[in-house]
Amino acid sequence: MDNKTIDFLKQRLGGEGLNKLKKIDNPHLHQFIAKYIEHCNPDKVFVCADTPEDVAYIRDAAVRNGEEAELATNGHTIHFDNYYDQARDKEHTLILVPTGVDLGPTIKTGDRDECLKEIHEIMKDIMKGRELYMRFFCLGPTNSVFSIPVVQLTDSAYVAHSEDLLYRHGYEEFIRQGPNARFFKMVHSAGELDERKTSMNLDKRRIYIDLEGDTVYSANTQYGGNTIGLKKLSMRLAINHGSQEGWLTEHMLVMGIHGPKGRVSYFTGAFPSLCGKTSTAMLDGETIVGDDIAYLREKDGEVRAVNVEKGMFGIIMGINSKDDPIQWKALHTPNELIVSNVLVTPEKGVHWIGKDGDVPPSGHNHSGEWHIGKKDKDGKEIPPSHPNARFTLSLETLENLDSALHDPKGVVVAGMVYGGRDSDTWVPVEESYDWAHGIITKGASLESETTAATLGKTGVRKFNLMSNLDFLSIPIGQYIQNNLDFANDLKKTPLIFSVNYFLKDKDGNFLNEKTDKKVWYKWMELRAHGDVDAVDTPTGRIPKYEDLKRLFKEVLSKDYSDDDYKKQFMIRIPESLAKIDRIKKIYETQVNDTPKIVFDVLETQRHRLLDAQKKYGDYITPDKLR
Ligand code: SPV
Ligand code: MN
Repeated sequence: MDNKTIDFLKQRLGGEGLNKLKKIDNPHLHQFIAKYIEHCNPDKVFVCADTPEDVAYIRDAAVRNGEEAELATNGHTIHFDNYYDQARDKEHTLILVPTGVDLGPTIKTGDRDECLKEIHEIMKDIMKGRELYMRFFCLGPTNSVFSIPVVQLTDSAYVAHSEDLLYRHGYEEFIRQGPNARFFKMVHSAGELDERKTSMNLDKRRIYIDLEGDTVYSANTQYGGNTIGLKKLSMRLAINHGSQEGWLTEHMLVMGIHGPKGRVSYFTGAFPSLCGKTSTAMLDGETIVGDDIAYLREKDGEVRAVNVEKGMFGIIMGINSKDDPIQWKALHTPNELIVSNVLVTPEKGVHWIGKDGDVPPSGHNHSGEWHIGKKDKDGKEIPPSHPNARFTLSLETLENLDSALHDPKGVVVAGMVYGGRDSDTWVPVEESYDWAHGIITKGASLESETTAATLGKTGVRKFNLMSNLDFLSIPIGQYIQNNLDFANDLKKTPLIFSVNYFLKDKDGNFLNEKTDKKVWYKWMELRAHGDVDAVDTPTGRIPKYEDLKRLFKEVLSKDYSDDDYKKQFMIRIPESLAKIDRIKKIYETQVNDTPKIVFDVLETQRHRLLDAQKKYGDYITPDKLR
């Protein structure tokens, strides 16, 4: 460290803080820290060196500052975001690019020079009167080819506390990597707070992602998706790095599916929000490695995956004792846990939409004092909790945690799954013919129907390739090409599947029960080892009735009827053709760099569908195809 930096940091951090920082031999890190302390100008700085005392200091600060409040259950706290700060701010989340760089029409970008100037103006002295928390984390397991160290500067103890539950400590990793560390940098300020300690200058809410500087700036917001720098913000930086270095960053769960004779096969799964991703990761009888973000690398001809995180920032809406027993238990056990934007009762209990029991008549929630029937200023009735209300916990507290969570080598991936909310096209489970067919007709063709929990009309199909559309920092075509190329050196290529938990009949009734998905995963696990055959259809390979009948009996003690099978696995030709038209149109009009193979594979599928239609008609039950 040069003398000037030392003098400045000593004055701002104090001797003890400086000593913690000096243990990390990285001048670039020191300069970055000095620059943003000077710029944001906090009254105090706390350096967290990951000791239990340091971690406790931040946890306590969140309560002391009023960003969190203790609940009746020991270790549980409640945090509120501003009523209008309850989700990712897509409008003001920009990837900063130099003049002349074009990432295509679907990715929101800002001019790098202009945006850096703007965000620095917004953040000038923004921490005056506040304490800055400096934290070091590691994305992916430590001491691993996957490890990416991250430094977080934030004036929100809630953010620093959440990250403690969600990410692996990284102070030692920074020390280990020393001057060679290639690390991500996060600067966040909640900005001015109102009397409820929520961000008040939402008109100046900005989330700017600077790929060139590997730095993310986030200001005037508290919602986790906008502020927890290691989550979706780092994800954009990692997608960019992976693209240059030949590995993948995916919006994927990772889980162990338990097959016959103690065999465990690892699957990854990508699902847009509210499509059953967390409930899949939490399937009972299976084990969870991660529920949100995965890094994938090729090693010795196999695909290896790690959970980038080690905690869960999960949607709480709908969690009930019957459907989600493990989460229910975690939410009712004394343990370190943050819930956000739910209803708090006068007894310091909590309630959320879809929880067991009656809605308490009053309490306080993200809208302030609340009672049943309360309306917001637009005349809209305010539910007891926000649909995007969350809980934050460490996976280490879950009884279904997989033992490979922290394995620096990652887990070998046997299968990858793509699923959306689809009422009428995809069958419940289907294997693709090969890697390119899967990447293109499953991942790159992923759509999901909007629900009541999202803004706007419900039931509208939204294109969301690999469920990663919101997080891409490279052009879509390049991202697809990276996914295709990823298989080039593989000796053992994972199978790619689609799933659809939301298929309905003509009357609008779901064709499957929530628990049926257990069977689909057991079937996929058997397929990954060639233990069962499949039926070829124009869109991929589906299970044979006999295998499902046996699995339904074994897994769910259910008699699975031939009639159910035919209804669920019927190939819907008009809907499948319409989907190809929609997807093709998107790749023709909204993507500038679509690889030609995308169109080729979709066209081949169209021909298979048309041929089948000529032979069997519009709706083909699988018995015709065997
Ligand atoms: C998602 O919306 O996909 C999440 C929550 O996992 S957020 O952190 O907001 O991205
Ligand atoms: Mn997510």
